Amino acid sequence: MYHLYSHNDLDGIGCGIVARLAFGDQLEVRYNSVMGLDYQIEKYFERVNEKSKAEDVLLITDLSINEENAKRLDEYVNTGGKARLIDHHKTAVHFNQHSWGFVKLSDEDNRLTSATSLLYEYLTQQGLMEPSSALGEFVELVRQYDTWEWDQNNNVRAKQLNDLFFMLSIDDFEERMTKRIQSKSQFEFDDFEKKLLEMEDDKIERYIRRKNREIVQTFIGDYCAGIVHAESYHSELGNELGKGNPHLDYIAILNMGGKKISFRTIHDHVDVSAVAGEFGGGGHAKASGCSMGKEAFQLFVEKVFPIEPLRLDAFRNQFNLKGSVGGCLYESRQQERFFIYKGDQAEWIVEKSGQTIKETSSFEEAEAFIKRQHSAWLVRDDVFVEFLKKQVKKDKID
Ligand SMILES: [Mn+2]
Repeated sequence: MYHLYSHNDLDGIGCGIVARLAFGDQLEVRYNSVMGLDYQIEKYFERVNEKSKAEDVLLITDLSINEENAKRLDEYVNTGGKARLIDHHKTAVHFNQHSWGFVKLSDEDNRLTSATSLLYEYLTQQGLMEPSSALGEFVELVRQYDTWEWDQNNNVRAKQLNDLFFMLSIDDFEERMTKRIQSKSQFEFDDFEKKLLEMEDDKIERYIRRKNREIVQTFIGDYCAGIVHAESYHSELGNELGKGNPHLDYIAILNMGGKKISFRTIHDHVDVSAVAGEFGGGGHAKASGCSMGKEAFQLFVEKVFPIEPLRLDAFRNQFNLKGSVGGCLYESRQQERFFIYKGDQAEWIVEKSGQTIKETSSFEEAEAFIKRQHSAWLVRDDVFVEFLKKQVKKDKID
C-alpha cells in the first residue's frame, strides 16, 4: 500500500490527485494542516509492523516533519522501509541530507517548483506513472498558483482552479479532477464548474465594492494604512483595494473572529512582512499576517473605530476629472477644498483656499498628498461648477 501524507491546500491535494492517478486503489491519502502532520506521522509509525513495512511506501508531500519524526523515518528506512519526503519549501532543504529527502526549490529551467510538480516529476522519472498532457496541464496550473507565477502571467485559469477548490469539498474536488484528467486529452473546466466560477467572480466583485466603502485610513508608524474588516477573499481584497487606493501604503484586513490581521501591499517601497513582524507575525514582502494581540488591537481596531470611512471619488464626472491640466477639485470631511492644476513650469500645484500648499512633479503625487494628509475625495461635477463660478466672480472683483 502507498501512504500519502500531504498538505490540505491546493498544492497538497494536487499531490493526492497525481498519486491517485499513479496508484489507484493501492493508495491511502491523508490531508493535514501544517500543525497536524506530525501527530499523523507518529501514528503511522505506531501502526506499522514487519509485514506492512515490507509492502508499504510512505510519501510525505508539501509539508515538513519535526526532529523526532525525522529520526523515526531514518530508523524506518535504515531497517528496510521505503519512504520519500518531497517538498519545495526553503525550510525543508536540510532533509536532503537524508536518503529519503527530495527537496528542490527550482527546476532545470529555473522555474519555482511546487510539491505537485515535484511529485509528478519524481513518479514519471521512476517509471511509476506515464506522463499525460491533461495531467501535465493540471500540474502546471497548480504550480503557477502555488508559486504565485499566475499573477505575473495573468494565468486566470490557475486562480480559478484554486477558487473551485475552495468551493468544493476536498473529496469532491479530488474525484472530479482525477476523472477529468483520466478521461480528457486536455485539462478543462466543465460547464457546471464554469458557471460556478462565473457566479463566484460576480460575488467577489460585489464584495470588494462593498468593502471599498468601508475602508478607514490612518497613519500607523510611518505608513498610511487602509483598514478594512473581512473574513474572506483577502488576496483579492488586498489587490483591488490597493490598486483602487494607490495613496495607501498597505491594506490591513482584520478578521475579528479569527483574531488575525492580513497585510497586503501593491507597492515595492513597502515590505509588509516587516509590518507584520512588529506584531509577532511574518510572511512575504507583499503579503503577510499576524495574530491580533493587544497592541495590534489597540492600533488597528480601538483607535480607528471612531474614524469615518474614506469617501469614494466621484466617478460619473464629465468636467471634474483627475489629472486635468486646468484643474480638478477635492474636498475633505472638514469641508476644506483642494484644487490641483498644472503650473507654467510643468509642475503640479495643490491649492487650499487659494493658497499654494504643495508643488509636485506629477499629478499622482499631488493627489496622494491630499489623500494621505486630508482623506480628500474628488467632488461631483455640480460642486466643481459652483466652485468655478465663484472663482470667476472673485477674479472679476480682484
Ligand atoms: Mn506547496
